[in-house]
Amino acid sequence: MISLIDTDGDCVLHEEFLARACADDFFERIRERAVWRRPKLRMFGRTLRAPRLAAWHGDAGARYAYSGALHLPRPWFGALRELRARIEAHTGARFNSVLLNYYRDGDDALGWHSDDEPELAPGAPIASLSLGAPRRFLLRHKRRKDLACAVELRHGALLVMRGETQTHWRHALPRTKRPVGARINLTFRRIESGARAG
Ligand SMILES: O=C(O)CCC(=O)C(=O)O
Repeated sequence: MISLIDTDGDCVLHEEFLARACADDFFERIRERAVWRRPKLRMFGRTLRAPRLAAWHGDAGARYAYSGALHLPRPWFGALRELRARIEAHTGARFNSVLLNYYRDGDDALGWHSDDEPELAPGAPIASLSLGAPRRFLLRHKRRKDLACAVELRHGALLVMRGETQTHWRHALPRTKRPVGARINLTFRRIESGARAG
């Protein structure tokens, strides 16, 4: 099923982008092979550890500054290349990098933000693939308090965020008290110019 998320038509969710067995296989291969780190976050003058693991893979020049630090890409590996090819064929877009987040359980989360760093190619879509336990994903408009929505991202679902989504909306993956298993999210991105440190 394909649903339009209520963000001016710029966000589309493909709930069964990957069949279950195929999603299971990618989950295991990526969990094993990605180079996971627990990023440091700089907030209110303090350095904290992010409540999740993350990995950054991509073409050699795709340097990306997020969570207050510069990240150099680890190389693509088989499962990431296969997924990139499928997602490029589906979206018609080209991606040179992927940010992976690994939520070990319901205590792991990602706070409100937009993917609007200057090194991201302007107007390029971001394709977000979910593997593992379903989690609620929230979107809220930056200025209009009346505009907000929530969607459950399940195993094998692809959320494509195009157009002005990152300009006008923030998104988050909140903690949950429900007992949930591990989840991996991959956001395929296009970096235009390598970020600089500092
Ligand atoms: O885990 C998710 O679904 C959200 C990931 C996300 O917002 C990001 O990587 O910027």
